[in-house]
Amino acid sequence: MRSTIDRDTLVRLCERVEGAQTRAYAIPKLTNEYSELAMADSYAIQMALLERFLEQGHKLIGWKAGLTSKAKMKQMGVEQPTIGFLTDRMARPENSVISTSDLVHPRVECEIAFVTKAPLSGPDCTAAEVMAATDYVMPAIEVIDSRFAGFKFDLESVVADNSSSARFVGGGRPRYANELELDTLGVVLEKNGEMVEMGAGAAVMEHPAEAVAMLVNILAELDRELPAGSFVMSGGITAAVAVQPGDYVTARFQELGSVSVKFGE
Ligand code: 0L1
Ligand code: MG
Repeated sequence: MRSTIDRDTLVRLCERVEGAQTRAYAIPKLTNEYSELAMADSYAIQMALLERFLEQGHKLIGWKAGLTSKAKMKQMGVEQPTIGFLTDRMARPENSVISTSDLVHPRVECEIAFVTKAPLSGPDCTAAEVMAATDYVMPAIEVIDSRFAGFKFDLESVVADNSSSARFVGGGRPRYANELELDTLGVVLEKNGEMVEMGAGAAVMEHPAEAVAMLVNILAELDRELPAGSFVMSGGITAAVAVQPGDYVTARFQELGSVSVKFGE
């Protein structure tokens, strides 16, 4: 994927996204000003943002696949999955209280996370290779946070905004992936004790390992591999659910236990 965006524009758009992420304010979608933004440019902005965070001492611990289910694509009006990076600063412990004052529009998703034991590389990575390279899977809640005003964006803008990555919580009961049927594995998402969403792993590209393979193939287009020991979230199984201070959320996964988190000011 080769970006043709000039250096000044790249830096300006990257700083705009960084400011919105780190100071939690909404910005207009990037394509309002820069209508010719192509997907390669958006990933170049995302990679520049990653480099800035690494220079500031953040550690890259893995990646996420986004917009991998039909429910999510329909909710957001887009038709293509994306990827984003995950750093140590985004991780939160199970049962903790996540502050919302440093987020713009927090929403939660329940996801199956993969932890790898061998490197994976594209461009032709398959779900079978992902399964063979997986050490274990675990349940996770992703807290996404689009920085775009009114949640109005297009795919180019959302990729530049690191696919709305903000926080994530892993937990429950880690299991060997090959002992489970990840496509028929069910999940129920509860907010304040009420069931709000439910689904099964197959909602994510027929099988969550397919989403991880897709992610590895996008990484190859960015001249990157997925190293062993990566934490990879395969994408929300259901539509995302908005949260506000005072809410508590539990994602109950068949075979994998549950993950809970609360939200505060
Ligand atoms: O995790 C994801 O599915 C990424 C979503 C990006 C769009 C959104 O903010 O909903
Ligand atoms: Mg997600």
